[in-house]
Amino acid sequence: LANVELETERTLAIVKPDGVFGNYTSSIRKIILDSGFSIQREATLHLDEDSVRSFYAEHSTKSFFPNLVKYMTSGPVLIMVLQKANAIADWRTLIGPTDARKAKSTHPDSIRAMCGEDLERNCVHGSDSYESAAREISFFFTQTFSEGTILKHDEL
Ligand code: RTP
Ligand code: MG
Repeated sequence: LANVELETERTLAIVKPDGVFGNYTSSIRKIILDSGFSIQREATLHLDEDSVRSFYAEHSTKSFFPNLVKYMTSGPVLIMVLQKANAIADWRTLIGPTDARKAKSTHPDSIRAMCGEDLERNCVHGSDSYESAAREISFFFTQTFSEGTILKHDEL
């Protein structure tokens, strides 16, 4: 393990509409910074249905997909690009299991236990792999992180 250096990674985090409406954004931001992530980019957006369908395209055939689209368009979301070593896996650990109800019993310190409700309304998103993170970051932000990067979905 001594020779293993964890690579700096970026991942995409979203505070979903229930998290924003519940005023959890500042406590979530504090957890993020206290856990050693830097916040590279952030934007508050109100996603439209097409954007959610495209963002969660992997779930398009699932029975919960229409509800997911309704949920994610129900209000503004806070989108953040987080960076640190092992960011992708560490952010997934921090948010806890998909089912927030389960999270409250098995992962009481997780973010979903704090602000989520159930399997659907779980207040935060995290990229689940390197490939997802790359796709999701470029979905919302231009790929270069140079000065003056422009938000692609500014108009949503
Ligand atoms: P996310 O992508 O939002 O970080 O969540 P996840 O990886 O933990 O879970 P995933 O399987 O990717 O599901 C995406 C989101 O769809 C909603 N969902 N509803 N009613 C249901 O059975 C159900 N299952 C999933 C949740 O909002 C979940 O986060
Ligand atoms: Mg997922």
